[in-house]
Amino acid sequence: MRCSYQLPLVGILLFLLIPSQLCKICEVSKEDLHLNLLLNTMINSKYTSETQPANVLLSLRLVGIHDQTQTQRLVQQVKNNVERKDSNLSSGQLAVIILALGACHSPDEIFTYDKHLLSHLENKFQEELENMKAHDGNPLTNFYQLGLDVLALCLFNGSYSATEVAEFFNHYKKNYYFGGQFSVDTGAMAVLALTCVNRSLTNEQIKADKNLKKIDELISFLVEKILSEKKENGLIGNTFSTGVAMQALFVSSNYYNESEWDCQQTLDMILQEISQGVFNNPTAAAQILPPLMGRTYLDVEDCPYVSGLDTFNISNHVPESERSNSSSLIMVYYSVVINETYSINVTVPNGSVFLDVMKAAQKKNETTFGFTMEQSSWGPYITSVQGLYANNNKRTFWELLSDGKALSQGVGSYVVHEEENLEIRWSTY
Ligand code: CBY
Repeated sequence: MRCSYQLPLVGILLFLLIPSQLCKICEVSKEDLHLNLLLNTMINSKYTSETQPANVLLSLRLVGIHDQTQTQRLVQQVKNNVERKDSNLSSGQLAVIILALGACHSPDEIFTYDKHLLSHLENKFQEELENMKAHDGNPLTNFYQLGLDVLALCLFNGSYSATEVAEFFNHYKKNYYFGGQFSVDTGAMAVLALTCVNRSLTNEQIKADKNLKKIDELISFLVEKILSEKKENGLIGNTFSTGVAMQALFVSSNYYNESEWDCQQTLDMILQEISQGVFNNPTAAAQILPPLMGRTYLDVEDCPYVSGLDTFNISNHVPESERSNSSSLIMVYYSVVINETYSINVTVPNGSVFLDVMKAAQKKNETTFGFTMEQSSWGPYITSVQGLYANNNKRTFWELLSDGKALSQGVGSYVVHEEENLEIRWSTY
């Protein structure tokens, strides 16, 4: 898998003559044992949100791992979710569902819902744009979801205006940032979407289209921002944004020099994290698998058959979660910060997650520590504390911190430690 840079002398001349592509293989082989870990999490997890089975289905189809029973089970779950909650789905959730149902489906399987679902998405995308006009450039959801919307519309020939895309994605750049920090996930999803739009404009031979130039400049800007978030260890942004960043960099290789990104280093770091169980959430596992196998969301029509699931060693038990189930107890400090700080000490079993601490505090004092949450594809998302609700139009949310530092996992995943200072703070982004 690893490329050797110690080319023999004779090869040097060749290397100088054909400088690019010689050492560019940056993917794992299908025998790699890390894949078993990811697949186990994807297949055996208990799904807690509508979009988790869709993310898993999309991922398996893109990488060409087929299993009739699993595929049927996932397709059925996705369809049930659409039927049950159709109108409540956000634009990006619907886009993921369309991507999952439409990607690499076998010729005998009719993509029944396509027209109906696509027209729904067209409407939801328009609602996002309308909301931006009415609310100071803030979409109903966020730019990551708008990226997903454009991607699904573009890949499956839904209708959208390239002019609107070029304009909105350019004009409201604040949406690529949360609290002043560039969001790699958001920028990378936009690169995928804009690349699709660019390719279809080029295919339609609208060469002189002024949108092409605008989109081209925007991709260039975003790729530069993504590369500037590259860390010394190879991650781009953080662990969970690296997969989508890799996808973006795969499709935009003519916007940067080969020397600007060591893909192999990024890949090795991700494999290390997989071994440590960091990708133990089905969405996290589903999002990292395609780029590890050199695949991107733009490949929905170019579908390989790699193998059946039976060639992988997937156990039948629920993946080991981060909880150690130990009976010992730990004490942590927990505060809710609005203008004032409301603090409490709580005792929870060792191995508990942030959410367990919040529940323990709520039990002790409902008025001060009462909260509400909803399920997202990454697990529970806190919507309110003390009756104060997050609001996308005002860009407010409840931020999680430990010892004053923002966490990179949600309340359902972050495992707390003895005497840690946990905080949930009313913030703007
Ligand atoms: N997905 C979405 O709509 C979410 C898009 C996303 C960019 C997302 C990260 C990336 C992804 N791949 O899905 C995103 N988060 C957004 C947009 C947001 C904002 C949500 C509000 C809105 N306008 O839609 C907001 C408020 C800025 C936000 N994320 C908050 C948080 C914190 C949640 C705390 C809470 N109230 O429960 C938190 C925990 C950060 C903090 N310290 O408070 C957070 N996000 C995190 C950690 C994450 C990562 C989750 C990683 C993990 N293992 O759990 C994330 C992958 C994600 C989900 N957020 Co936001 C980013 C990362 O670290 N790489 C589309 C839909 C169809 O699924």
